[in-house]
Amino acid sequence: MSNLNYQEKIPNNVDLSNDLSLQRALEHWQPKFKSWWNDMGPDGFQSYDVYLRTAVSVDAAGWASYGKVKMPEYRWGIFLADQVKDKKIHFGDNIGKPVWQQVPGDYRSVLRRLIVTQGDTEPASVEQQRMLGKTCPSLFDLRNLFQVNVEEGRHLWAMVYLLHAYFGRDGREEAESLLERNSGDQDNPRILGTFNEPISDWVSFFMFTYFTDRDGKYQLKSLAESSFDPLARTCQFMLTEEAHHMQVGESGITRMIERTLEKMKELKTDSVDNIRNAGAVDLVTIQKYINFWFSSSLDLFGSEISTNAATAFANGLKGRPDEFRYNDHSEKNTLFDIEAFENGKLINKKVPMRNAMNEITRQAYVDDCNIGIKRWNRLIKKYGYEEYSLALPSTKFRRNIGVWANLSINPKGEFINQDIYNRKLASWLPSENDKKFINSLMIQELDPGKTASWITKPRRGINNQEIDYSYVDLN
Ligand code: BYC
Repeated sequence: MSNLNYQEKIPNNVDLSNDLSLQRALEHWQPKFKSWWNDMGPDGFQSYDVYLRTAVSVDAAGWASYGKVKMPEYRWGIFLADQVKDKKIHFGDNIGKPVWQQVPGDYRSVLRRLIVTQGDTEPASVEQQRMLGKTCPSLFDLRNLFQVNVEEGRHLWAMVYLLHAYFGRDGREEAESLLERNSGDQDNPRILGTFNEPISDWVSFFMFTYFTDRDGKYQLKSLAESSFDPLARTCQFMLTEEAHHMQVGESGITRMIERTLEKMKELKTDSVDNIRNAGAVDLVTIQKYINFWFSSSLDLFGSEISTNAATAFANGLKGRPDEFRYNDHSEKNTLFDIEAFENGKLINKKVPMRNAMNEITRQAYVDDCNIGIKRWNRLIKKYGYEEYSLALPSTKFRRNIGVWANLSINPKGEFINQDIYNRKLASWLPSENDKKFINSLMIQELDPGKTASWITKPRRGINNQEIDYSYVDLN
């Protein structure tokens, strides 16, 4: 197990001090990162002590330490999972050959592009969430927001390390650009659609961490299979941190639904107006937020039938999440049944398995998303509301990428008349009115013992601390 070196300016377990030119290049990038953090990171709160976990080892058993830190002083560093000796390529056309410790010339631009795309999402999410501290429902939630933010910052470091260490001058230029594009910027936006959507309230934040961070999990799992070993090892460790981000989303949504159900029961009503007047979020509105963030996140997997995906798999750049679960790791002449829409008709066809890798990953993601939905529906039943349930909309609904892009398909997955679709779309998604209502609930709560009206208290504190612990010191 490799311990992290905290004595250096940039904490790392990659022996940075023995590569002076790389160290200098990263130390040159570091102040730019800090200046980006100050300008585009969490607004306010930068001078307060926050109870944060920091990676101290890549050992699964005890990788993090907890303590109060001012966010700009967080020890962002470069941590890769330990190298496995004599590791071999385990999927695609090069099975059995040694994994690559350097970037093969033929795959240089594709690999760089994958790393840049992954890297771009990390600072994007910090930018998207930068104003949320002003409306936090509790200190506990505020701390979780900042934990997510600093770790997304570290994930940016992870990708920037790879760019600097393995891609020469192009890599350094890309690392600069990662700080220059900005979420929602008209002229220089982030690369992928979802990362330009505003996250201006905590319902969106919890949905984003549930649905979009989960896309992150699946993309990282695919890259953790890569034959380019430094990328695989980087992503393996990122996944350790990512689990908490999705947990923030799942428990946040659960607590919101719990408060809604309490109000329904207390007031003996399911009227949207009455629930809203009581300061909770009605289930109809929660469903609309699910529709929005799930459909947006589905696009992040790319097209259902993709030559990019086929090439990435064949060349061993990007595998399937948990590749070990599959029997055939070559998938050279195998086929996959896929639904498609061609010449105005819905058809079932067989495509080469390799071309369907994006869809295979997406389906694994959808199954994972459904776990939370089932859990929330059990909660709804537990409160005695058999007639209500939440659901994921169809994977064909409101897509902008792939086979189903720009078709008039309702959340049930049925084709409908274009005019009806245009008219009804707004009613399936949060309307201006819904957003106004949600914003009216977003009142900052900074008293350690208190939680905003629309959400229940968390079940337990962080790292065995009390729920009422002062997770952010405001003095
Ligand atoms: N928006 O064959 P196609 C995370 C482009 S989230 C805009 O369909 P491919 C996180 C595509 O680039 C995980 N453009 O797809 C979460 C291509 O462009 P060109 C991020 C899109 O290439 C929360 C064209 O359409 N990780 O970590 O097989 C907080 C046709 O491409 C989109 C990664 O993204 C889109 N949604 O797959 C913080 C992993 N989708 O070549 C962090 C790295 C596709 O025609 N990236 N396009 O110019 C990849 O693996 C792949 O680039 C994608 C696309 C899966 C994104």
